[in-house]
This record gives sequence, structure tokens and C-alpha cells, in this order.
Amino acid sequence: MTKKTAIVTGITGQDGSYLSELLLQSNYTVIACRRRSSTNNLERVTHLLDDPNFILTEFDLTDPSGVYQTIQKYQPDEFYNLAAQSHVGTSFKQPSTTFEINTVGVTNILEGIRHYSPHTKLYQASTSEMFGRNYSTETDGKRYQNEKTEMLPQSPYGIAKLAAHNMVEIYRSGYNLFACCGILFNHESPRRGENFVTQKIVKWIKDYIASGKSPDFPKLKLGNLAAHRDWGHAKDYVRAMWMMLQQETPKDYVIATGETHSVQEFLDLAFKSVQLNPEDHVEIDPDLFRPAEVEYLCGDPTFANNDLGWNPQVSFEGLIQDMLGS
Ligand code: NAP
Ligand code: F7E
Repeated sequence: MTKKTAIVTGITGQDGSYLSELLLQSNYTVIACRRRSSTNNLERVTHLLDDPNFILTEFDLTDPSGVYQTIQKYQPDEFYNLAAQSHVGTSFKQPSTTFEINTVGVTNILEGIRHYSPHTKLYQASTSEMFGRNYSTETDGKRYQNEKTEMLPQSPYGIAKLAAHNMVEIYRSGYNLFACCGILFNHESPRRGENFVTQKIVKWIKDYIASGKSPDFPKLKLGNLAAHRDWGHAKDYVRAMWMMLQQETPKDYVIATGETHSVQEFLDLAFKSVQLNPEDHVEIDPDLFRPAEVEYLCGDPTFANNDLGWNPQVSFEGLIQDMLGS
């Protein structure tokens, strides 16, 4: 296999760490981009730091000159943009920062590729949050979202990602760049950030057990338990990103399991698997409800199944067990 070079942004995050592993195993040189931090946040990639093909580079998406220089210097075969302000709740509190990183930052990359490395294939991390409160309906009444579903985002995060998604489309059609977007539904893993609901639940369970099930242990505070999400495993989803850039032509794909579960179901199953009852430990906190909510997500991955040959390997139950470490 010929050696390729890929720039990956967001390597301190969940997906960036898994994708870096996959690319290194596939004989790539990975230009691993991270923004400066005053504290060490490399724990998800510690095991990669001694690999000579994993080249750590300082890079902030919001700084155009740095983005251009990185692209010009490495002229990579592939560029995976996984960096983002990725928390939907935070996007209501920091809408301008979210837009700066998630939309203007992506425009910086597109401009950099256009001017300095037009052969580079770009993967942009789009999201099911772009569908917001919209869905399509099958004849039997089943609701789903796929590539044809109209997008109606419900958060500054979703709006910023949709603007970036549209920007990618313009650069693809207007400048003939190989640029595509994966419309990924929620995906989790043991490396998921602690302020996303799945990891918040799993972390609480582990900490509670570690406390010796102390009666003084604080309750688990949660917001909307009725929301439905299509949850898959991050390892399956980074494989789909790579597959998209191995195609002859750039296309956007929905990546999802096709199954949906409520937050309540995730909570119940996680607690049940360690013989705990959520009713004894969970408190609903009105402050954790969002100003606008996405109530129902269920992706239809038929196009990715047929065109890429991609299928998820990890079930909902398998995901919970992997996160619990059991
Ligand atoms: P994550 O764990 O929150 O990681 C986000 C990464 O972006 C971190 O490495 C973060 O660095 C970096 N970053 C933030 N602002 C930056 C900036 N200005 N310049 C450079 N780097 C910056 O997110 P993830 O779950 O891996 O998701 C990866 C991508 O997929 C994101 O774009 C997310 O929006 C999108 N997405 C995720 C899901 C999902 O369910 N996980 C679904 C659809 C789409 P720090 O460590 O310094 O904060
Ligand atoms: O919320 C509800 C919350 O923050 C899921 C990101 O990766 O996936 C993720 O966005 C649901 C929501 O993920 C709490 O209201 C209840 O309905 O885990 P989450 P998200 O908002 O779906 C998409 C696809 C992305 O692109 C994003 O980057 O759970 N919920 N109680 C709670 N959520 C949180 N965070 N915390 C709670 O206490």
C-alpha cells in the first residue's frame, strides 16, 4: 500500500483519536493538529505519541494564516476536519464562538485547500443535528432522516454545522474540490467526553460503585429523558469517514445505525446491567433542558450501506457494555 499523508484536526477528541489509530494502521503519516492548551489534554492519544508517523502540530481552526501554512507545508492526500465546538448545550451559551469555530473555521480550511493544495480530499464532520426537528416518514409511519430529508436545525451548533455543510457543497461544485460531508448521527465510546449524556450516565455509575455505593453519594442530575437518539459506536463511524475519501467522486452520506432509543432507555439499560435502579438515584434538573430540543433522530444509512459497503458492527447493548467496561 502506498504511503499517504492525512491532516487530522480534533485529535484530542473522541473521533480524532480513533481515526488517527485507523490511519496509522493503514500506513498513513498523520499530521495531528491540536490547539494550544495550558493543560495536558492528550490522554486519548498518549499511546500514539511515540509513533514517528504521528506528527503533532499546533493549529487553531479560527486562525486562517496557521490553517493555510499547515495545508501549504504538508499538501496532504486527505484532510479530516473533526475539530469543533461540539457540545449542543454549550452552543446556546457560546453561539458566536460556536459559529467562529464550526463555520468560519471550515471556510478557512476550504480556502486553504483551494489556494494551496487543490488535490487534497476533504472530509467535513457534519451532523444529524442539522435535521433538527424534521424527519421523513415511511408508508408504515416509521420516522427517519436520510440524505433527502430537509434540514431544520434547532441550535446554534446545528445552524453553524449546516452553514459549513453548505459551504462544502459550494466549494465542491464551484471549484471542483474533492470535498464531502459525513452526516453522522450520535456516536459514543469509552473515549466520549464527560458532558455528553451517555458518558455522564456511565461515569456516574462507575463513580458510585467506586464510592462503595455510599448513601451520601450525590444524585445523578439529568435533563430531558424523552429525547430519542440513534446511537452508534465511534470506531464504526471513523471507518465510514475513511471509506468516503476512498471513493472516486465526493458524496455526502448519512452514517447511523437505523435504530433509535430514548435517553430514558439508555439510562435504564445502563443501570440495570449493574443491578441499580435509576429511580433511586436520578434527579431531573430543569437547568439541563435546552432552550430548543431535537426530540427525535433515527438515521437511514441505506445509501452508505449500498454505495460504500459500510455497516455498523456494534449494537446499542454492545455500546453500553463497552462504555461500562464490562
Ligand atoms: P470532541 O470529542 O468534542 O472533540 C472536538 C475536538 O475539536 C477536540 O480535539 C477540540 O480540542 C477540537 N477543537 C475545538 N475547537 C478547536 C479549534 N478552535 N481549533 C482546533 N481544534 C479545536 O468531538 P467528537 O465527538 O470527537 O466529534 C468530532 C467531530 O464530529 C466534531 O466536529 C463534532 O461536531 C462532529 N460530530 C460528532 C458527533 C458525535 O456524536 N460524536 C456526531 C456528529 C458530528 P480541545 O481538546 O482543545 O477542546
Ligand atoms: O445529548 C439529553 C439532551 O449532549 C443527547 C454531539 O456529539 O450528537 C451530540 O449532540 C440528549 C439531548 O448529545 C442531559 O437534551 C438529558 O436530547 O449527549 P448529548 P447531542 O445533543 O445529541 C450530535 C449528533 C452532535 O453532532 C454533537 O456534536 O440527551 N440530555 N440530560 C442531556 N444531555 C446532556 N449533555 N447532559 C444531560 O445531563
